[in-house]
Amino acid sequence: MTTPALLEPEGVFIADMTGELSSSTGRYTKRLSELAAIYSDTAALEKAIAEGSDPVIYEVVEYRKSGSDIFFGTTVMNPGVVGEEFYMTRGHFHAQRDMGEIYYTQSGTGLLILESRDGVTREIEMKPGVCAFIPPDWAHRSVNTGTEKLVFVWCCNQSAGHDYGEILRRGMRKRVLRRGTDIVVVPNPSYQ
Ligand code: M6P
Ligand code: ZN
Repeated sequence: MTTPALLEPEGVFIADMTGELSSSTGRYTKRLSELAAIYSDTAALEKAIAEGSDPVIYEVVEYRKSGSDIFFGTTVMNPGVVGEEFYMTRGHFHAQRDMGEIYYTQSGTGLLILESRDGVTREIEMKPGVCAFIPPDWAHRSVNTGTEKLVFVWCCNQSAGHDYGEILRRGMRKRVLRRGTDIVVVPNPSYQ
């Protein structure tokens, strides 16, 4: 067996309010028009886009080194709603069912919603200082329920992969809505 080459250790500074990494290897942005399938209020979504605003919902910045098992990065979520529904990520299971993840919130507030394949649902509050443990085989979606950016650091195995399948089609079993000044978690009618 050949010995793998040693990678260079590095301290990466992460700006807590912007999620910017002092050293990064890739990034992508998701705008509302690319996430049309995940919001239930199609009229509100189409109106927002027709009015000329196709807002950035979230940006992912990553630090990935070939030859390493783990990689990490930040997700920066803007605040906002589509109809009553707070801005959120697509949500996914990992393609590798034995691989979990952690989410450490640096700034802002949100809700991490999770569900198992047989329909058990959980919510974890996202706020500075909370490190959420996402065990293997739980689907996870983050929702910005605050009025500021939600910035969190994530770390998982590079092989974990994303499985969007069923969640893209039907959504998750719970939805997170703004009702007046309240944040409410309600059942998704697609599962009734
Ligand atoms: C986190 C990580 C990423 C994920 C991103 C957005 O940053 O879990 O792997 O891609 O959130 O989530 P999604 O891909 O579900 O939209
Ligand atoms: Zn994940």
